[in-house]
Amino acid sequence: MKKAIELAKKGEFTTAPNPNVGCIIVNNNEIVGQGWHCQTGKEHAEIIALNMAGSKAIGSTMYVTLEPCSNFGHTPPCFNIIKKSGITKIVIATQDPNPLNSGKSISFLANSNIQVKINILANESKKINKGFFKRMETGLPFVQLKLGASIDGRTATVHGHSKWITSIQSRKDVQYYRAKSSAILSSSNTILNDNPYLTVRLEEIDKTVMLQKEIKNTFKQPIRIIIDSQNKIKNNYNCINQQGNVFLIRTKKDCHKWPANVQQIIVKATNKKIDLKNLFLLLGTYQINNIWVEAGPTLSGLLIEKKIIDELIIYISPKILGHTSKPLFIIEKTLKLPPNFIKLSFTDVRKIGPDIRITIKPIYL
Ligand code: AOF
Ligand code: ZN
Repeated sequence: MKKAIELAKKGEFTTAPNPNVGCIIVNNNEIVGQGWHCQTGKEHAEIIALNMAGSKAIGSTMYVTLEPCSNFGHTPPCFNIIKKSGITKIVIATQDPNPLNSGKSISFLANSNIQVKINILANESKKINKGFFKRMETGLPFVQLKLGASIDGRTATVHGHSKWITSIQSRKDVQYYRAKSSAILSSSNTILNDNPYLTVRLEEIDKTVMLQKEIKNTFKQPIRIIIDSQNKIKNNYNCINQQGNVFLIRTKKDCHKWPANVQQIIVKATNKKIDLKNLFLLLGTYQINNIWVEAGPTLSGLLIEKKIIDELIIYISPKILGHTSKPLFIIEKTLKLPPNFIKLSFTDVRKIGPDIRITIKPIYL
């Protein structure tokens, strides 16, 4: 199963909105078939592995990181093909959270005289599919907030200059997270201040880890989502004129002639403020599993206050910017007493070049 999980990870940049799935077929202690899911619409992991195994599938054991599908989606259901293949045992890491499939194959295969074992490395399988699981279970995407700061928790100078606070190594590290996300979200203020591209430079990633040709050919730029409630974004910004789709989140459309990759998405607002929880539910309906947020202190503060962030990734640079510089979060409520503090838990700390990367999970009460 460990090997199957490693195989599944190969799809980390390309499978969304589908999950990462890996499969290994073993006959007489020998791997006779293996496969991983690469892209929505392409063959599922089990089918690739069964095709490789051919007649050696008869009497074998299949190890698969997610319960096989039982519905007609982009591809026909895997459970029928598995039943016909002649395998006698199937080991499944975890049940599929997709309500169209959940639990159905497990009982179907068990009723077809195939020995079924489940919950083997279930957490590992869930870990590589955090976004898929969260969206299937709640309708909401898994949201990560990226921040870069000095050791005194400052993100930009008093004049708003934020470039080059963190190191080149940290900025490269960010490229991995961006590549694994279905969307990158920011605010119009950040676009107006920094004019970022918000794209993945796949060639940068390729320099460090050799990417398979299949990945390079199927990779799509994450959707760039800009919260732009006052229609400030015009089509001359860097994030507009790149490959990949752009969603402008607005309360009313403008009549600009936007390029074909730009979509204005209209949401409701109260007192000119967009309801963020509803916005993220709406983004879930676009089959967005993971959202990577890169924004300034106002949006970052709001998202954490509204309990929308699932994970914070903070790059701390060994610099002091002083108290007149911009903070990490602007929190609307005054948090005077310890019971009001927003509580967090550190889940990982790592040195990235001269910086430190801290991964944090909020503890929402
Ligand atoms: C598997 N193996 O490799 C994957 C599975 O539209 P489709 O046909 O690609 O089906 C997508 C659904 O199938 C997806 O939501 C999830 O429930 C399951 N994904 N299942 O057994 C795979 N990718
Ligand atoms: Zn399938």
